[in-house]
Amino acid sequence: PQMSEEQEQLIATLIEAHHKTYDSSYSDFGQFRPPVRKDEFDSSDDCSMPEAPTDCSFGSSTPGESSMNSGNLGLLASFENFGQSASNMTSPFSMLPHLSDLVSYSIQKVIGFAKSIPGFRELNTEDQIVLLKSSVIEIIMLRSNESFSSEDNSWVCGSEEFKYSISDVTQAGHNMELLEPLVKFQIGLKKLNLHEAEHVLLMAICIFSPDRPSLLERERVEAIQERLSETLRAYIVCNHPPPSSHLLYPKMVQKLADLRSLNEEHSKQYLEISREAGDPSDLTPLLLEVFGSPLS
Ligand code: DZT
Repeated sequence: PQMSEEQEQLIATLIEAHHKTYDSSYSDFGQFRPPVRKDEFDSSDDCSMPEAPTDCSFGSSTPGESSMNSGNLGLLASFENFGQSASNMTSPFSMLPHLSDLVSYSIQKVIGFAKSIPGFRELNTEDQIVLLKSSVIEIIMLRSNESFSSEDNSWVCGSEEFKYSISDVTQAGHNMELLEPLVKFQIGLKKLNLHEAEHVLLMAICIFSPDRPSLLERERVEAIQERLSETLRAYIVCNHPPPSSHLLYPKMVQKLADLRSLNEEHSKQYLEISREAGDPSDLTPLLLEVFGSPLS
């Protein structure tokens, strides 16, 4: 098929909306609570005493004035350290505050993207909320592919401190039952080498899934998804050269199926994290609203 003027316009709108909501320079990440990475090779969990000064061993026969001073400083330092470790103790997931802020920030961006998809604002408010709540983790998984590097299976968001490994996500409380398929998903998606038009259409199609539970007007959602899917198929035929266009559309549809299962595993693990997090303020009000609060 040929692409219609309407289809061209739809793609232009989605790409513009994505550019306005995905900052490829990651310049806001410094405003999140900082990442705290536990040293993988230190089994004592970061609440160890400071190293004793070499000259103030307890067996020292002549404790001179200078060594007394350094001993006192060591004691003071160790008291401060105890205070810190008592609060660290309640918070087993050192990366959770940073991940919570990153995901909260991303949720707001995804909402901004959704609102600019033609047809979204015209839906009733209840359905807008249902669609966003059910798809937002899937959209975050999709959009994060932009920062994902298959070289070393990490998400690279600028500086070294915002380069995220699998271990960083486990230090936020998630486990391999999510991370193994999530990383496989990222690798598989990267291999599709999607054009930007295809990437934004896939996110839009994912948001407009008519089979999300408790939608009031499924038919309207289905009609919008149909329009988006038709545009994607036309785009591939007209603009994506073989051989990478081969079976591209069905492969993209399979990614949507993969996302359902990742979404389900994420929900389970989130529930567990929200129960086990030492400090409820490690999460954010937006996360509690979107993924649920253990107290409700
Ligand atoms: C601290 C490690 C960050 C790794 C981020 C990788 C990533 O259950 C919670 C709500 C507490 C957390 C949900 C997140 C679970 C794991 C997960 C991580 C799922 C999906 C994606 C990711 C995403 C990386 C980025 C984004 C969030 C994008 O919006 C922007 C950029 O691409 C980085």
